[in-house]
Amino acid sequence: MRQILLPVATLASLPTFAAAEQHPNVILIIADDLGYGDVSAYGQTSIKTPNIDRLARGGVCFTDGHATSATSTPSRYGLFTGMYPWKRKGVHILPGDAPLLISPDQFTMPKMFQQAGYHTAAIGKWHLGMGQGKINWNERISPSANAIGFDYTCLIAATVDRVPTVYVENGLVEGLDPNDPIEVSYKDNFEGEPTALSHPELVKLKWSHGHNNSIINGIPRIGFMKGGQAARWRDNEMAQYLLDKVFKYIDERTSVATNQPFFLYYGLHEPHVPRIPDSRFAGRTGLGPRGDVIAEADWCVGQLMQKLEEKGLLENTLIIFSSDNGPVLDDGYVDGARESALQHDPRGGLRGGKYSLYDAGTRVPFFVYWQGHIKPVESHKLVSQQDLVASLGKLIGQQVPDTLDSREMLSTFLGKRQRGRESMVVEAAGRLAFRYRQYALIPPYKGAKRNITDNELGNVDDWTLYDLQADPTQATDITASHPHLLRKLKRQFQEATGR
Ligand code: NG6
Ligand code: CA
Repeated sequence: MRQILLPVATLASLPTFAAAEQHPNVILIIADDLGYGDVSAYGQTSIKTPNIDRLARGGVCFTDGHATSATSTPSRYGLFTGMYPWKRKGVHILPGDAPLLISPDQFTMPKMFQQAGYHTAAIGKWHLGMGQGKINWNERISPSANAIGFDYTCLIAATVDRVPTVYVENGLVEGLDPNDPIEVSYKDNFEGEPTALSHPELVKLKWSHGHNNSIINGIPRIGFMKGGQAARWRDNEMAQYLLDKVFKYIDERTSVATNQPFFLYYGLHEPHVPRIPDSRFAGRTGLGPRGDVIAEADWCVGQLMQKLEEKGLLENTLIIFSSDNGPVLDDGYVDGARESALQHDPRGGLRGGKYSLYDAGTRVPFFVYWQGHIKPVESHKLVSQQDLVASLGKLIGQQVPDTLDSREMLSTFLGKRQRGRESMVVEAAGRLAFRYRQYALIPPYKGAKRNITDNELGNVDDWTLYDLQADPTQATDITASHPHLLRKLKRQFQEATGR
């Protein structure tokens, strides 16, 4: 067991739970747009995710675990800060050239780990901005993601469908040729640069909505980019590339003669669009590219587990697996995902999906695994990713500011106790809904019932209430039969949100 030896003076000043404090390595794996039904752990038979299931079967398998939000940036903001993302203006899906969203002065989960003596790293999908003002991608970007608590970072700045399509390592674009500088714009194209509109013949993956700007690797993206040819990622190699970075990081951390534990955030890019599996996975699931990249992500999890096993780290590494938001089929490319819905339901029977206030917007796969420390158990308690900060804080002997929206429920995350949240607010594209025990309350919102992805958004004309226990598909509004409960929850929602 790796333990940090703290000086006696520090020990004396720690709160009473310090005796139980432990310092395992912590790996937080967050998939991108992976739905509740996209893993076989919850009984889905149309897709096989044996490696992810191993975490579910050998650890705490949460059936009512949530992201804070139904899209990526707010969700990751809630995860890393322990704050409700909707409390702050400007926390919405960011472009690829957005400045760092979290202030270097803010309390964050990685900083908390640093404070407890951990080495920290972030590898993979980021989407929380970097730098300030207009970014010069040809110099060291400052403040980089490292400024909010990560000792090492290797990141996709925003999403795989947004420029710049390069990896940023500790604030520097990796593999950049100084003679071929990168320029990025979310406003205007660069003269002479082909786009999907000007040069449709160069497009290998057709766009269905939104993605008709710069063409990189034959794939049209959101935003315009010029130069940086040598630094551009190859989409089919991304999974292996990021996994290699994870391996290198683990090798480095275990080769140094220190007892320093590590905290690693591993942001899987699958199954967000564009879905480009490596040839080893293409065609593997019979569900098209969306299914195949899920198989690829599952393989990555398996490789990571094998690596930890080989290194003898499994008993000393707490692994958390989840997704940033619910699933979507056609999120902007014609890639067969819509058709695959005939064979596979990524929502796992829930209603809504990415962008939605219905349950599938935020209810996601959520597993906590720690070999030898957690007894396998299924938990139906309501838990949220934003509670990880306070809960992991308790594990490693760190107190978090009481201004956070994060609740400490370590024993629930470790499967020792069945106690969840009584209530929580969820966010989807600026709109809010409320959970209280098994009840889901959706306030009225104007606007389209579905967006261009065909996902139901949860825009309803009047307050709507569902009993998720009796009615997991949210088919029956129970406001008429539960006027009392409706009044109570409306009041609670208004108290919690001021809306
Ligand atoms: C949307 C994009 C979608 C995806 C999403 C972010 C269009 C029409 N749609 O604006 O393709 O990139 O943003 O996804 O451009 S998330 O998972 O990172 O939140
Ligand atoms: Ca996402």
